Amino acid sequence: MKKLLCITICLLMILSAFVVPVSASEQSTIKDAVLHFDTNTVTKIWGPFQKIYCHIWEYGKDPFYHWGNKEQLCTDTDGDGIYTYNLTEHNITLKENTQYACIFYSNSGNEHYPLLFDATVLGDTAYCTNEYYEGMSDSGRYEYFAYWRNQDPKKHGPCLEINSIGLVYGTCIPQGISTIDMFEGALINVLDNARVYSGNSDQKIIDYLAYKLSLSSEQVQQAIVNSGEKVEWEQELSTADKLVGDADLDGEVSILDATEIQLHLASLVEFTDEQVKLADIDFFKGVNILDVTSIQLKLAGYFNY
Ligand SMILES: [Ca+2]
Ligand SMILES: [Ca+2]
Repeated sequence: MKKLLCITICLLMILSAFVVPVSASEQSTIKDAVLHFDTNTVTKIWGPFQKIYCHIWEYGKDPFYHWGNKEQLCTDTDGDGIYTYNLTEHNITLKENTQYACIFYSNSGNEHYPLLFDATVLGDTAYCTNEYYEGMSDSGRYEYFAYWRNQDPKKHGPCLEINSIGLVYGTCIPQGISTIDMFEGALINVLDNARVYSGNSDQKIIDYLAYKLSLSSEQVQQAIVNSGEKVEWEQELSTADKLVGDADLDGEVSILDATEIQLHLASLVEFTDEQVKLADIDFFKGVNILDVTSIQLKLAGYFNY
């Protein structure tokens, strides 16, 4: 009996020796899939709220849960303002190499602009900047841009989009479309609206799109031909292959360019035609103080400028 007990204990020890490390390693690999949202970045702009939800969908497809469904509820157990959405608990499994979009929103009716990501982003935290998209929807509400703390906004970030009046928002190209396709579509569908809205020449409208979509003048030329649209645009006058914002022509966009534009606006520095073109970084109403602001914001890490 004593021997049997001894063998049993030995067996248990051997078993536990195997069992303990296995369960420990399982615990570390089977982690819940989560996304976080730092509401500290929106308290001033959103005002008070009681609940935060996370709306997720595979890009171009239906959402996992409809807007307002309680399965989208996020939690902030330690009260630090960072809300967590646990996808695993709500039976959401992300496929590899697939683009998803999410919107964190509050019960008080605020939301951010759609934020793209894939499974590699899990565990990261979304935050908002003070940049907003003046919603073209009926609500007329502002939608602030959200970014991921640890991602390149071009790879995982606010969805790149050309709106109905030809303005470009966002930084991340949605899957299944190229910026050349987007540009060609804009020439066909929104150029007329853009002319009315901006009062800009075709040259300016198209150069703006080329800048925002990072297209070369060659790509622009080709897309114009492909679109079949009649536009007043000349490749040799284009800023498409130039460094927009480099008002002092020193080869980089820096705070010196903002200063140079201020001096120009104060009539202390004369600009050549080339400088006037490159200083108008927002491609709107010529060179003015808003271009200085845009350069400053761009340098401060605001990606939409
Ligand atoms: Ca410069
Ligand atoms: Ca301007």
